Amino acid sequence: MFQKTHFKLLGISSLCLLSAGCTEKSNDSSVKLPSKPNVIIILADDIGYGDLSCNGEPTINTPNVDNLATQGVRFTDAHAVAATSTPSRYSLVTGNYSWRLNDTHIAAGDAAMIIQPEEYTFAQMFQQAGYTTAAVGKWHLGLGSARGEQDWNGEIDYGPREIGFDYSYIMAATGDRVPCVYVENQQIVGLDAENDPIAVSYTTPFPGEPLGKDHPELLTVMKPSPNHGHDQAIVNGISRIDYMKGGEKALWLDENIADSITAHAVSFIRENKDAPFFLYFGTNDIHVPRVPHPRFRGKSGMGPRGDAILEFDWSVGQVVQAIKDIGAENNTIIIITSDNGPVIDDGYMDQAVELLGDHRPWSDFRGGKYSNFEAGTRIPLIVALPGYTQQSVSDASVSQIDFFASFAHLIGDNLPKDAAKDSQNQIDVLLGNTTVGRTHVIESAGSLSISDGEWKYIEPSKRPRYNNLTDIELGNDSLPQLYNLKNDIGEKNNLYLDNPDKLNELKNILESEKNKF
Ligand SMILES: [Ca+2]
Repeated sequence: MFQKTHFKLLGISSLCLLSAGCTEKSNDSSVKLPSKPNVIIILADDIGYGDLSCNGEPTINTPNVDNLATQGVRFTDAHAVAATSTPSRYSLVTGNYSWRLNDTHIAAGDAAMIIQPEEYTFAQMFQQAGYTTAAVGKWHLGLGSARGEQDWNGEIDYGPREIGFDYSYIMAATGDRVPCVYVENQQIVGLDAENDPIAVSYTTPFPGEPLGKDHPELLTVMKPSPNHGHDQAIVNGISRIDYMKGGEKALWLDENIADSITAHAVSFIRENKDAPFFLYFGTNDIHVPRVPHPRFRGKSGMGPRGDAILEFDWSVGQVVQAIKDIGAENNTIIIITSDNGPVIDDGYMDQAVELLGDHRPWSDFRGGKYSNFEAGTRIPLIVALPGYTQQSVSDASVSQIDFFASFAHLIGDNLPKDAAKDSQNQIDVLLGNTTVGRTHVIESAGSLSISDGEWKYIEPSKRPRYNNLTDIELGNDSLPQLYNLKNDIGEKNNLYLDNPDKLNELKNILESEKNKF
């Protein structure tokens, strides 16, 4: 016992030497910090802070997530870098802010890889430290070396493999974009390329292929909401964005996506039980079109959106069980988080609005996906290393941008000079050894925002204030915005005239961050 405690203290002390602002917690954890733990990031899609019951909303029940939260650190002020998928994921994987670049907006289904070959990635860092790495599920970072020129019937020339993933089983684009197929190690799964090749176009419809906008009678599973654009190629009775034909045998069944990607995540865990591994598991839940498996249908009382949350929770449970099955429970850090905030109607008539009831996916925060307001990027985050982390709630300001440098520090990999430039080592915060987090967090949507945990400044913008399709307040304003998040978490009272000193302080920090690289 003495030895274990001694080891544990040594572990914390050595981390403290290298990390400013560390305060040691007193704890009775029985597990010393492993030097090369397995690391699993379960990255949900569009799940809001309030969509997980451990974050306080009584209208939803996510027992598997909640159970993990009882063994780890649950964060109340954690942020994705951006309020939409592609820039958020880009930042997590590279440790560089997506807003420094012009080409990291929401990727089209035929987008080339947005991560450049010379960029050192999170996955490569794990590889260099001797880990086996995998990307499973939602990807949305583009594929191939040139836009629209992917060889869908052969091998995709540039993908997860080239940026550090030994294994990949991913969705080609997104659930609502063609092609509706899985891609395993850069080849479409189950494709009969010789007899039924697949064709994809993001510019021109294929003659003879019916489109959702012309043939609503073929939309037997789900119809698009008006004006969102999900009214083109029809796959499985659901119309999607843009055009495809052929590849019949390779098409996914929407209701089986969670089962399929979860099974591949679990297989990867089982196959790598003897060596350290890094698994990036992007769930399709709860992105649109929301078509959970029939066993979840009707279970939430909130229609497909709520049922998809239950399906997400099931996936989490499967991953946790797989870790237990291989006996790696005390040697595996599991992170549960989301790529951006919640949206209710995101383009399909799935009754998400009508059946929402009293549920608050955004919790106390204003806005949602796409928004500068807090609900845009303030996402759920749970970090658990059972036996080491203690059940706790941390109000520290943290950002997904810091996963990269934090885990590099933990597993002893020295980052190359120009790698992960925006990422800071915050491993002590993530593991709950201190609650002193970032001095400031930068959020990006229509504008850039900066928060010091108490005050938040949003840059002025002439973009629209409101999106009536999604019914989301976008947080854009031609005036500067300054909110006191401690007293006004709902960002209702703009205090920019009342506190010019704070306004200037945050504005200056943001300017210096913008000009840093
Ligand atoms: Ca998303």
